[in-house]
Amino acid sequence: MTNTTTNNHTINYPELVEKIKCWGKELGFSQLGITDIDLSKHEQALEKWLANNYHGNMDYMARHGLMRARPAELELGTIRAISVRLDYLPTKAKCARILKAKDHAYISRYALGRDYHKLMRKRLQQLGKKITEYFENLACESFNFRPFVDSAPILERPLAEKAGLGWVGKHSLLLNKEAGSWFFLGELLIDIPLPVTSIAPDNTEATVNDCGNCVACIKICPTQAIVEPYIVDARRCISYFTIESPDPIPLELRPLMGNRIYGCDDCQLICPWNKYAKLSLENDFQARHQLDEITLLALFSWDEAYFLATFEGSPIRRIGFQSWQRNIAVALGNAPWDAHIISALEGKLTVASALVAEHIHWAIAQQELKNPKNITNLSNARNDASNNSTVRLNARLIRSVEKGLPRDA
Ligand code: B12
Ligand code: SF4
Ligand code: SF4
Repeated sequence: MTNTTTNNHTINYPELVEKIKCWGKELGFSQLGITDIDLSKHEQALEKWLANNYHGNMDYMARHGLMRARPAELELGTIRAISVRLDYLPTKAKCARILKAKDHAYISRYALGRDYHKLMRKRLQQLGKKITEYFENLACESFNFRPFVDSAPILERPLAEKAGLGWVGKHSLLLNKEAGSWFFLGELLIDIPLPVTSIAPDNTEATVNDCGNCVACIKICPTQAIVEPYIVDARRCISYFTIESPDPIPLELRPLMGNRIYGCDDCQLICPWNKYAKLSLENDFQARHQLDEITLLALFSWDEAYFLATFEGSPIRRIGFQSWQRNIAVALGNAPWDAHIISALEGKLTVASALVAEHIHWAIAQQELKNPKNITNLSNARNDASNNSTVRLNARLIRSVEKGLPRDA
């Protein structure tokens, strides 16, 4: 049923799909697909993930229950989803260079520029309007749509996979053979029976999982957050405890963060498919305020007013100044010994909140352990043992990026 007669007008759905694809391109989306909304085969995995408490304190993940896998319950009348991809990797991503520079701040490459939520939602809204106009021009019944970008209630990756945008990799992100994984996802829930773009007529999914025997992302994760293929325990993920959680960062995870102060890209940096990743065409996703090569000390010197003003329109503003300082303090503790670091940490103690102050004390203690004056053979040996595997893992990642992703290194 590709053609439907409404109010005596025949809608040529295959033609409309082609138009939607063109509009998607004009609006700057990197790819667009259309899928039905049956996610029933994901319900059990979602329930198990929540039952294991892998969502930590992201209460919004549990709030909607199985509605997240049932878009029609979320938006009555929904029968299809238009799923879109938008590439975000900035030119000169300098990933290896900054991961190597321990006194610099590594910020996830998706967050160097402007916030993607507004940008994508606006464009999805425009796409919805174009379809509405198409219907209006034919004097047909109304068409309804609702855009989503990173909205908790929807399982975006399984939907995108069904729409033919790629496959869910073992790191749980969506991957594409021609575009790697450095992209955002968004979707428009709609109430018209568009032909789907990826499900074969016999209803076997056309998308192939091309991870094969590879387990590189699972092995490289600094905090072992990918607890089994396709399953991430958010509570262990650097992205969760530097962005989502306002709580103290667990002590055992702090040294594993290294200089990552906002999110983490390691499981994507190690992925061989990212050598095919496309650079973003969006000016908005290019680094602002030199966030791609800024020192930890420079960022730590900011006060709250400067933080709020500088991050106007940036996703980083959402975490608030306390979490921002908390994260930088931990990274300063992980940096090589430097008297300037200790004085900067001490300098902030008088104005820091109790939570930040606790992280500053931790960082000062870490710095003192590395102070050449204090190093005894015993403390040296203890330090080496705990740091060695983190250092080795990081060195392996850097080598792999330099070799495999030279453009982005
Ligand atoms: C909560 C959340 C997080 C949490 C939890 C992550 C997670 N893996 O679930 C945290 C804070 C840790 C996080 C981190 C990141 N996130 Co996030 N996150 C989300 C959010 C809001 C919900 C994800 C979710 O529903 N998780 C719950 C689990 C159960 O769902 P799921 O992983 O989709 O799992 C289903 C399928 O994978 C499926 N499945 C598929 N195949 C298979 C195979 C097997 C064998 C099994 C068992 C299951 C299975 O089973 C599950 C059941 O439904 C989405 C946006 C959205 N609404 O979807 C963005 C989203 C997934 N995040 C995104 C990004 C970019 C990131 C980071 C890269 C950011 C960063 N650089 O720091 C990291 C990556 C970490 C990682 N490896 O996942 C993008 C991913 C884009 C892409 N290419 O896939 C999204 C889609 C946002 C967006 N709109 O673009 N994120
Ligand atoms: S984002 Fe980092 S911490 Fe999270 S799963 Fe990937 S590698 Fe692990
Ligand atoms: S690193 Fe390997 S296992 Fe992980 S997502 Fe990429 S191809 Fe799949």
